Parts: sequence; C-alpha cells; structure tokens
Amino acid sequence: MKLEYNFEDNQKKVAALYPTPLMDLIYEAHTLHRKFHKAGEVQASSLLSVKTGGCPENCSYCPQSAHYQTGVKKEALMSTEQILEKAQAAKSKGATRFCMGAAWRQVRDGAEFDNLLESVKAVHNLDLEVCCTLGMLNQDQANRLKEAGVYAYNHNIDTSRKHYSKVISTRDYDERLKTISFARKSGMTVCTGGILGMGESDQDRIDFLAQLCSFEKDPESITINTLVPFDGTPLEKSEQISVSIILRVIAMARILIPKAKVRLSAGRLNLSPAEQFMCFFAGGNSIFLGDKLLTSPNPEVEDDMKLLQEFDLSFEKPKLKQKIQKEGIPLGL
Ligand code: SAM
Ligand code: DTB
Ligand code: SF4
Repeated sequence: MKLEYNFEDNQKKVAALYPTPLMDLIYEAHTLHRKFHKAGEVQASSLLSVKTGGCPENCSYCPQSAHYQTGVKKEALMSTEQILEKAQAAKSKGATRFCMGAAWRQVRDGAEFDNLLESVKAVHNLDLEVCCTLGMLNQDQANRLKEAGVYAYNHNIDTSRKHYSKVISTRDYDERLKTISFARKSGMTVCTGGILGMGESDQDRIDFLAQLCSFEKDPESITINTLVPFDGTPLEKSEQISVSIILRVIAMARILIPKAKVRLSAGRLNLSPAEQFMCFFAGGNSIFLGDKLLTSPNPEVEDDMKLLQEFDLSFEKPKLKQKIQKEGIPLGL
C-alpha cells in the first residue's frame, strides 16, 4: 500500500519556502486565499466528545490517555438522543459542521460502533456536515461510516515522522497514514493536521507540512492545533509556541494546499483577537465554535461573535440544501 507520494520533492519545496520573510509569506498566502475562498469568511464547526477518557494510547499531549493522571474522567459512549440534543444546539448557534470525537485507539466492530453509526445518521438528517474522529479504522469501517453519512474523517499526523515517535510509542506514523488512506478510499473527505508546540524543530515543521501535501489527494481540511498543556501529561511543562510560528505554518498550509479549509483549532484561548485575525488573514478559515473542545475550554460563543463583528468577519453560510429547506427553492434553480 503506497502511503506517501513525492515526499522528498515536497520536502525540498517546503524547505525552500519555509524561511520566506513572514510579510512576504503571508502576502502570498492571502493572495491565494482570495483566489479559492471568500476572504473574511470563517466556517464554524462544533466539537463533541462522544466517548471521553480512558484511552489506551500514550499520546504525550493528551489528557484522555489512560497512561496519565490528568483528572479527566472515563465516560461511556453517549446515546443517540444525547448526541442529537448537542447537535441541535450547535446548529442553532450557527455551526454548519458537527464533529464527534472518541477517545479510542481504534474503532471496534460491535454494538458500540453500531450505536455510533445510528447517531451519525441522526446528525446527518439534521443537515449538518458530519465529521468523526474515532482513532484508527479499517477499510470496512471507513465504508460503513461513509454510508451512514459521515462527510469528513479527522485523523491527525500531529507532527513530523521523526518527532512522532518521541511523542507517541503505542502506534506508528504509517498506521496514521493507513487510516487516512482508508478514509479517502471510502469517499469521505479527509481532515488532518497536527499540533504546534510539542518541542519540535523547524525541520520537523517542514517535514510535517511536506507530509500534508504528500497524500495521493490533498486533504480537504487541515487542522492546526497549538498544544494545550495538561497537568499530568509528559508535555505539561511545554512552552507556549510563538505567534510568528503559528502564522508561518498557517500561511504555508494555505500556499501548499490552497483549496483546503485551514482550521485554527485547539489553543485559541491563548491568542488575542488581533492574533486570531492575523491567522485568518494568513489563510485560516475555520474554527471550533463552543466553549468546550473535547475536554478543554475554548472561547465563549459570545466572545467569538464579538471577534467576528469587530474584525468584519462572517460565518460561512449553511449549504444550499439547508437554505432550500428553510427558504424554499430559489429562483433560477
Ligand atoms: N482518539 C482519536 C485520535 O487520536 O485520532 C480522536 C481524538 S484525539 C483527542 C484528536 C486530536 O486532538 C489528536 O490527534 C490531537 O491532534 C488533538 N489533541 C489532543 N490533545 C491535545 C492537546 N492537549 N492540545 C492540542 N491538541 C490536542
Ligand atoms: C483536532 O485537530 N483538534 C480537535 C479535533 N481535531 C478533534 C481536538 C482538540 C482537542 C484538544 C484537547 C481536548 O479538548 O481534549
Ligand atoms: Fe487516545 Fe486520541 Fe488522546 Fe491519543 S489523542 S490518547 S488516541 S484520545
């Protein structure tokens, strides 16, 4: 199974671009952004942890790993009714995409997965774009998720191949790439990305970006998290990553994969409104809306509304199907 395409060439290309002065890099990124996206428009996704804590993996950043004492309680998989209630609330606040996350190493066939597939169908029927992040999958599981109505599968490569083994030892990089390839083959769109601020070097960030553009087909969505350090995890004492690095990586992602949504994910609470605005200027065009990510806090919805208003930004409109249901078939269709 071929997992990488032209990685070495991409690595050279990315290494040549990476040192570009930030002013020029962001100018180039913003110019491309305008070609493929509406400037100033931000997609709002909502995130829900449908199965929290007790994960057997040892990801050094993660509060949900059973290997660390972080105070996150292990909870059972949420029921379809519970999930639907949250999805409805997210939709009423303006979210167009609903992402369900599970603290699983991998999906296992059986009653839990069957229940989750029912939840996916129900959220899909609300006409929200359904995204799932459930750990590793095989091809059959990916196909079943697609059939149930999952639009996007999120599975992060997190960092460079070299740095990955320093952060996680219970699985390897190629297992990540394999799941991404199964998701792609099933017809789901792919959302992948990583975390900045885990002690990686510039070369690691170059390799990470090169990996993001070495899939058979470019991901439709790139998620850029900055580390939220949790007490009890091996990365608890990590230093906050600088805004210039966040901007550089976002701008590079926009240039390398111009059509993708670039999501400013975990870590927004550490960025001022002006810094977030710069991230949107540099190529970011999606956020998680709602005061909680999976287990950690995220800006209050009212604060995000203020941010949008203050900086003349707007949320991406619901898809046409949603508009038709609400307003009837528009003239000319
Ligand atoms: N268990 C599944 C998996 O690992 O693919 C899905 C859930 S997992 C929490 C989803 C992603 O959240 C991880 O791949 C990682 O990139 C991100 N994440 C987890 N903890 C984080 C933290 N403390 N700071 C920033 N991002 C984090
Ligand atoms: C992603 O890249 N970031 C989101 C989403 N995909 C699932 C998760 C962020 C989690 C931050 C830590 C927490 O809240 O537990
Ligand atoms: Fe488990 Fe995902 Fe957290 Fe890793 S990142 S410990 S796989 S929940």
